[in-house]
Amino acid sequence: MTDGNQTSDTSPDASVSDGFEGYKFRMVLLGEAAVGKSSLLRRYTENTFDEEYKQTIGTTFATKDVDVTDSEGEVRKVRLNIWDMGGQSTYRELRRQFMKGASAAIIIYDVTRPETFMAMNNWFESFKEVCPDSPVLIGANKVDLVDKRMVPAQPGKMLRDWFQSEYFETSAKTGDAVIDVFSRTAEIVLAKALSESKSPMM
Ligand SMILES: Nc1nc2c(ncn2[C@@H]2O[C@H](COP(=O)(O)OP(=O)(O)OP(=O)(O)O)[C@@H](O)[C@H]2O)c(=O)[nH]1
Ligand SMILES: [Mg+2]
Repeated sequence: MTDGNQTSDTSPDASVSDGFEGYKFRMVLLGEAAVGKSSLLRRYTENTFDEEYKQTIGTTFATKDVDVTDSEGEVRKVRLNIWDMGGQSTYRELRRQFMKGASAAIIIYDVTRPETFMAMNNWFESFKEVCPDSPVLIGANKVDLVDKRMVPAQPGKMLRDWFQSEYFETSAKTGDAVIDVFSRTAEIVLAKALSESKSPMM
């Protein structure tokens, strides 16, 4: 997973010129262990899925370039550096470092395990503490497991309103809404950057 389709050897946050002309954003995937963070990232960047659970130790990232149409209809090149952290990483300072400088977060829960939904607020609060101005999106993952589903859409939508966020029902397994949640994140961070008129090569 450390080498997604566009990964470079240097830190993706490095300001060295890598030939990419466009907007670069660092975003993070958050949520409890085994909710499907790495699977969603793998589905998005490699279009594959693995049933076997391989816990993420520490952090990994992958990069994806997307074309985003801005509010004026202009197509902009956006590079998403998507960071993924093992949900078992409980060390607070490590989490803070991981979140620092993120333009957005997708916070994910597993619709078959209510405890992962109950933990959403903690993830939200700790992200907002580090990145108060960065938007959050919600991923209700594993919606393919219809018979095992325990958390219906309604509480997810309540959370969306509470977080002033957007809500997506995803499946890393089938690919449902996976492109949608990442594309929407790219749209939101780009719109925010344009409205703050940041330089394209920040
Ligand atoms: N059926 C189904 N299984 C999924 C889905 N997403 C992930 N899984 C499975 O759930 C398990 C955990 O997925 P991971 O992507 O490793 O979860 P994670 O959030 O990265 O876990 P940590 O790295 O420990 O924090 C794996 O066995 C995946 O195959 C999904 O949408 N549907
Ligand atoms: Mg993982």
